[in-house]
Amino acid sequence: MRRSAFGPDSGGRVKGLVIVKPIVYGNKARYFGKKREEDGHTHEWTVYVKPYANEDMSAYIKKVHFKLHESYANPNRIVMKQPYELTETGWGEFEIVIKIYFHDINERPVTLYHILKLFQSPVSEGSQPVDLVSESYEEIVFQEPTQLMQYLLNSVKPITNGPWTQLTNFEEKKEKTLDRIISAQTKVRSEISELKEKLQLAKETISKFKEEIAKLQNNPTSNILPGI
Ligand code: SLL
Repeated sequence: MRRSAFGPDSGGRVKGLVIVKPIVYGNKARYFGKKREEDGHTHEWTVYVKPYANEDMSAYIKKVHFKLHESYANPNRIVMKQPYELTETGWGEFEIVIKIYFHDINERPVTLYHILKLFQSPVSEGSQPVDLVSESYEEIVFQEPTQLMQYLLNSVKPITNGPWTQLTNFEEKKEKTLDRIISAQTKVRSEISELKEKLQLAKETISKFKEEIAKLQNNPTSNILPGI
C-alpha cells in the first residue's frame, strides 16, 4: 500500500509511521440437524470481522461490505456499525469477499477472502452437530497514515469492560505452527547435508576416474586389458 511521496494525497501523511491493527475474520456455523423443508437450508451462519484485541474498530472503520454467493438475494451486504457481522442461513459453502472501508478516504479499502465453512471435517463426523468456527488472524498495516487516520487509529476504546476472548486460541496455533516449521527446517537441513555427502562422494569418484583416464592417455602403450 505504498503511495508516492509526491502524490496528491501525500500532504498530511506521517512519514515513517506504521500502525498495525490485528484482526480476526471468519465464520461460525450451526447445523439445524436436518434439511429445512421450505427452502432446503441446513445451517445458520455468521460471517464477521472483529478486532484481535479489545478495541472498538468503529473509531477508524467506516463500513464493511460482505459479498455473498449470487444464489443469495441482494448478495452485497453492507454493515455500517460494529459488530461487523452478518447472519444468514443456507445450504452450501462459498467464498465471501469482505471489504473494509475506513473513515479516511485516503486509506485504500482492505479486501479479505473467506471460504464460508459449514461442514465439519471428516474426523469429527458422526459426533453430535456442534457449532463450527473457521477463522483467520490478519494484520491491517497502515503505512504512513494521514494525521487524521493516525488520530483515529490511536483513539480506539475497549468494546467491553469484561474479559475479551477469542474463539480460536491463536497463541497456541502460533506455537504449533512454529514447532512444525522448526521440525521441517531440521528435516530439510539433514536432507541437505546427506545430499552434500553424496555429492562429495560422487565428485571424488569422478576425479579418481579422471586421474585414471589421464594416466592412460599419457601412457597409451600400456596394456589396459591385461587379459589380452
Ligand atoms: C456449492 N458452490 O455448490 C457452492 C455454492 C451456494 C450456497 C453454494 C443459498 C441460500 C439461499 C445458498 O446456501 N447458497 O437460497 O438463499 O456448494
